[in-house]
Amino acid sequence: MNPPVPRTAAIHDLSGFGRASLTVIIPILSSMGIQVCPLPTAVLSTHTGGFKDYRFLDMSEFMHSIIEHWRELELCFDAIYSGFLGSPEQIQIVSQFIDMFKREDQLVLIDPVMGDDGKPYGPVRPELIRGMRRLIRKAEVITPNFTESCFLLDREYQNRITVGQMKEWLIRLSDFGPSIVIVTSVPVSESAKASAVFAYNRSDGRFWKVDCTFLPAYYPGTGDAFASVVLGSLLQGDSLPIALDRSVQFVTLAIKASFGYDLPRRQGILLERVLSSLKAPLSSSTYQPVEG
Ligand code: PXL
Repeated sequence: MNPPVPRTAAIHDLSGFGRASLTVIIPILSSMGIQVCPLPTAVLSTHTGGFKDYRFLDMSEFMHSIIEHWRELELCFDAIYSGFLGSPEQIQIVSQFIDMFKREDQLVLIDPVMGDDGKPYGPVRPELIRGMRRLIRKAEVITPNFTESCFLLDREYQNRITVGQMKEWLIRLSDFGPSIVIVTSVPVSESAKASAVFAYNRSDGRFWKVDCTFLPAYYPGTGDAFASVVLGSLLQGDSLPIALDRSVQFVTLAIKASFGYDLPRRQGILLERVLSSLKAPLSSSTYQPVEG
């Protein structure tokens, strides 16, 4: 018998404090009715965004052991979802994992977590960026932010981009392999600070855009929340633009829930306050097709 709920392998780090990676991904996907099986890439005391002296344990060796046990158990996954990797060597581990557990009708989503705001995250090195270019060949869906798109395409970070240029970037990213490319935090707006999410689906040649409300605050973990809602929505059968809408709305709500309090940004979004919204049907939609 098929399991009654979809199951995903989640290959990300476990950061104890600060609401990023698995501590965001598990509650979101569980709330959306998806079973999450974590394969931790690293264990950290906190995420790396705004904490000094964080403790970091690379889990590469133990990952092999977990994978071996999962093979013995003949586990099957409806999705494979990877994000922050603990070292460049893990590119190979994730790549082999995808080959080993590949199935028909499976969704492979790779969030190439490497940096934000034009800069790489603390432990991210050029070798990881080069490896990520190879790894994304194995994904159907990728969800880089604008900075990560620059890294993948080996282009200079820029503060503004036109819609026409962004479409070209999306096609170039899809040339790596993924049929769906979603880029967040795209600085496409006339206003210097507002951003948008752009997506391209190579199978039907359509482009989509969702404008994002601007708030003068950056919270770590929002990319993890975004990609998780995308995955949950697609596994529930939503179309790509509806999945984008749900993700943008959820992240906006979470940021607003946090922004209303004067809490340190490094503690992340107040996820616990807004999780229940994921159970409600979408009540409005703001996505736009990008024509021409
Ligand atoms: O949210 C992305 C992320 C994941 N994992 C770790 C991080 C970050 C961003 O700062 O530091 C460890």
